[in-house]
Amino acid sequence: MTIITTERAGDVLVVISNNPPVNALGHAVRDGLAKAIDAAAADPAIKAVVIRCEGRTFFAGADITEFGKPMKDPQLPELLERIEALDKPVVAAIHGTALGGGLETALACHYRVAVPSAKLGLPEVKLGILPGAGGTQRLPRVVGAEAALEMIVGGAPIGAKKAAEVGLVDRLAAEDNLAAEAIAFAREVADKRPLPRTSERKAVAEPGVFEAFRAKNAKKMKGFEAPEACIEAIQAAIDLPFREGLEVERRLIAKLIVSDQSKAQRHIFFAERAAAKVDGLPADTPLIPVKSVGVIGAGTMGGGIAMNFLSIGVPVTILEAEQAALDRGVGVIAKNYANNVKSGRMTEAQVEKAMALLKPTLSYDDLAQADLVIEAVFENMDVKKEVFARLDKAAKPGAILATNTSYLDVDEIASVTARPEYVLGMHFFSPANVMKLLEVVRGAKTSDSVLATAMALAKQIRKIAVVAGVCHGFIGNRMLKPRQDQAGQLILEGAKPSDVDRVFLDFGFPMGPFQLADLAGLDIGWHRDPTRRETVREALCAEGRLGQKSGGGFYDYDEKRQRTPSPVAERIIAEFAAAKGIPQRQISDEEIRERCLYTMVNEGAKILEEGKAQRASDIDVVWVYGYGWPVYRGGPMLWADQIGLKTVVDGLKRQADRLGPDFSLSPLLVAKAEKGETFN
Ligand code: 3H9
Repeated sequence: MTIITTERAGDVLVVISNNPPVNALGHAVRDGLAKAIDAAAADPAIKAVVIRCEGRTFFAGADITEFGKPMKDPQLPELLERIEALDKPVVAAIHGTALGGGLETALACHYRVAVPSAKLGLPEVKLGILPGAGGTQRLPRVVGAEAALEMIVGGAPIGAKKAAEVGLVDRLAAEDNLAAEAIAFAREVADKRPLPRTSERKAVAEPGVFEAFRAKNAKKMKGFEAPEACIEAIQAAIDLPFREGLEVERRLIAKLIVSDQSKAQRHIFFAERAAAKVDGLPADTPLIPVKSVGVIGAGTMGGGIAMNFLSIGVPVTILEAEQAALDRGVGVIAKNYANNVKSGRMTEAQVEKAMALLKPTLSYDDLAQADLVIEAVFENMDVKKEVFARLDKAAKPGAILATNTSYLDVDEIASVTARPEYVLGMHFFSPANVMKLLEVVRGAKTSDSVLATAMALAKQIRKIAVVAGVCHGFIGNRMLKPRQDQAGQLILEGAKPSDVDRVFLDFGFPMGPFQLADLAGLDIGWHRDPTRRETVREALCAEGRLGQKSGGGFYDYDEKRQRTPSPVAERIIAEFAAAKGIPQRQISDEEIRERCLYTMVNEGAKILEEGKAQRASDIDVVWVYGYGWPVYRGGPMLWADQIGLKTVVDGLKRQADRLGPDFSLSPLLVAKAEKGETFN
């Protein structure tokens, strides 16, 4: 297949790229474009050029798979300079997504025509880099510093209509007539001189715009290297002539592209896409149509789960045992939707449409027509089994029965039904209407169709799904356990909760384990007997310290819920440690990191060993999208690869005496470390 072809439309040369799936600007595309531009330059009969793409999108960026390898000429920046330098107008005809190098290409063209549904953006920051083909220098020259900061440092694309308003798009074309309208536009401007070259324009910035942007986005940018580099490059566009600005951009991207952060972020980009692929599941596995959904349990989880389907127009029947609980649950859904309207994420009309699809009920009979029923009741095996036995009788044959259990044995739950092949786990994360991750738990008997349907549905409700095998806590919560155990043990040995949390915050987590516990409430699962104090949590609860909501837990909280270390909690912890005879000592940050994080890597390796995750990168996706692992550290398995598996094993061996009787080294981890291998 020829990737770049050209066609003559009278005196206009139309250059067409056909490089599925996303017309990434790989070597063949760059080479073909360069040849086409040379041909246009050499042919006096050609007065103008249109560049457009076949398939679903305009160039969606540089080819990320080429990063880290030696890039073959022509390089994108040089190619774009040649396009801009051509003495005949070049028009970019944009549909789909003009992203990264794709938008940079469009910016190097003299004009841009787009269909209204097109999206334009520079998302490089999300890959830990910056636009490296002149984007940081050309975009501010077109839209000004403020809008360029939003687009380059924020990384979110804008729609073509907005782009037309800010001068990034010169003309909007009809959705179904882009090719013809771009040619007509090229003819209109064929003789216009001087050619509007972006690089020749002056970039402007309002006074104070950089300081204001930094202050507004400090929290979002914390820990990341690329955003500050993006800002520096945009500043250069304002302060320096184009060519010198390009040098700044080049110097900055050269550093970022080899950074661990960028490697980690690129890893997650591909990991997210790999997670959608299930080994051994043929691509043509028939899917079960899901036109209506049932949800059992209208608590926080059930309500959040229901919202995912309502929001995409799938009717949901939600079941509770008692009217009061049902009313409360529906009320919470309505309130969450109202908040979406307030924040501008949804319109009133969209919310009305979603709420009209919700049917509350107290009767299992109303679940008879659902194609998929998701159970989200109390986390207890007996309760779940009872629900599934009833559900099996109520649901129609062929309906998928899913459990939202976060720990329990899905096969045991399936065993009480007459259709274990239709049973699987769909483990959502709280708040289920917001969190991106979905663990899809494949039971021993789950059929291929049921699994494939759950994966396809996840995509529809815009979740990132990862397949997990049946084991206690699946991927995410199973790895959370050693981390929590170690954190709990460390505070008994002399570390303060704030010491442990600080190590996590410094690492890049949004919160440490004790902050998180206080936020969730220490009384989750508490037996409510103040005389039974078998754990520190029980001791805190017994003294009325239930977490943020009661003004104190591991920390003390003021009325704005700002935390300070708590002398009371520290006394309770010290008393508890004394009662257990645990000696106190100074504990280093290094020890906290090794015990809490290396043990997670070890557990991840065991999960792989046992085949409970398909691939190491799936584990990384779970932790980045479900548990706040900083994306610039690529997830626990990639992080371990980056610091070296030998470092992890040595650390675990050093800490071995302190890791408790349940700890054992993963043979896979040890073997890989010995051979100098990596997980990813
Ligand atoms: C850049 O441009 C740097 C420059 O500034 C300067 C350099 C000097 N390359 O997401 P999908 C693959 S950095 C290679 O499922 P969708 C993807 O892996 C780039 N491959 O489709 C997947 O493969 P598979 C800046 C890519 O419809 C397949 O295409 N650009 C690239 O849901 C389908 O992808 C970006 O960051 C790529 N650039 O979404 C944009 N992009 O089927 C990145 C995709 O084997 N891309 N693939 O799993 C996207 O955001 C989405 O892919 C897009 C389509 C919105 C375009």
